[in-house]
Amino acid sequence: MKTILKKKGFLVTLVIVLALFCLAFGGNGEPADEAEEEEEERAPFAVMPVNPAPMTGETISVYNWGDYIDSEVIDIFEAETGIRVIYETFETNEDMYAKIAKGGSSYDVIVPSDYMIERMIQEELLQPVNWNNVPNVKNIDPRFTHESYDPEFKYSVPYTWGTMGLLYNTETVLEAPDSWDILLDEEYKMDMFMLNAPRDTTAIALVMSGHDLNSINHDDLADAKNLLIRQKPLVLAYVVDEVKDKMIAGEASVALVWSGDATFCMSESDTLNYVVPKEGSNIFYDSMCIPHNARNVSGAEKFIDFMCRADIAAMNYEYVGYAIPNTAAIELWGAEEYNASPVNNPPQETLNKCQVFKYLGENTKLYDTIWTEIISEF
Ligand code: N2P
Repeated sequence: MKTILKKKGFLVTLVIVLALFCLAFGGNGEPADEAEEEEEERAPFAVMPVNPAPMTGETISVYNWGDYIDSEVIDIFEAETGIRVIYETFETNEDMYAKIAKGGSSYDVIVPSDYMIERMIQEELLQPVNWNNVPNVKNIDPRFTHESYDPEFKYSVPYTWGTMGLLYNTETVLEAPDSWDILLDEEYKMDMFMLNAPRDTTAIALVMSGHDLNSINHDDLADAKNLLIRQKPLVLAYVVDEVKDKMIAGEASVALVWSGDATFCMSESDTLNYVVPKEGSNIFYDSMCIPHNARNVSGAEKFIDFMCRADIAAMNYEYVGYAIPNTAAIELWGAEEYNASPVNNPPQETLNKCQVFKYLGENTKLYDTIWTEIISEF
């Protein structure tokens, strides 16, 4: 009996010692902190040249979405080419379009989404890309070329892509949502963020009302508008890039977001998750384009080619978090890990329920009017 007790005591001590050892060394013989640090560290995909090129006086001006490039990538471009990048950002396709269409400002590279590319091609606001000067286009997965908005693959160089969906906090949304309906749930009053983007948010309201997300039917749009008005008291704020910091800080339980922002938030917080609701959603493609009035076309082509380079696109992906159409960069970054993400590499079943926005011609105004009413009613 005594011996048994002794044995038991020894076993208990052994278990405790082992447990403490695992806690301290993360189970793999390394102190847990170091193991975590190691996990975060990635070898740099591209580095600054040892002897930077002297500045040539040449400049290019790039107009891109907020939080949509690793600034070190720009530094490397400048150091490699001696071309200075003047960099400006926008928050929505509509803001970018208004600036370009108005004239007066000239950019060499812009990054519109699908439906806006379609519009800008029709309005002759873009110029064809000379592929001879963009050899790294070979890295782009052909699945992302010749899309409906640029069927001859003449004007747009794929940069990123993604879906719209719900980012939610698993600590406060206890049952994983699978429907957009959560955006009308009183339980989350003043506990949700919506995108301050006219086309995107109106489209989700259309889907929530049971309509096509490209609808131009006036009754459908009236339904969408009424839904957004009804939802308004539940919305803490309509935001774009700020949604990331706010969701990471736990300021709300749920947010309508673009998938790349979800990827970023989920890499910063273990309590956030992303879902593309069962009713369907939008899939978007953002591409680099050269506006009709670009001043430095050859500089623009150099920049676009540089961004398609595998090491640069991989480095940029590590920072930006949006899915990339660059096969060589995915290989370099780590295809296995990349493909394992259901957010950036959604299953076919999810893709099947997503639609691209089409350019709606004159009817675009219907969306803009709805949005102005929703936003200005505050
Ligand atoms: C990045 C915005 C992503 C654009 N901040 C979605 N089309």
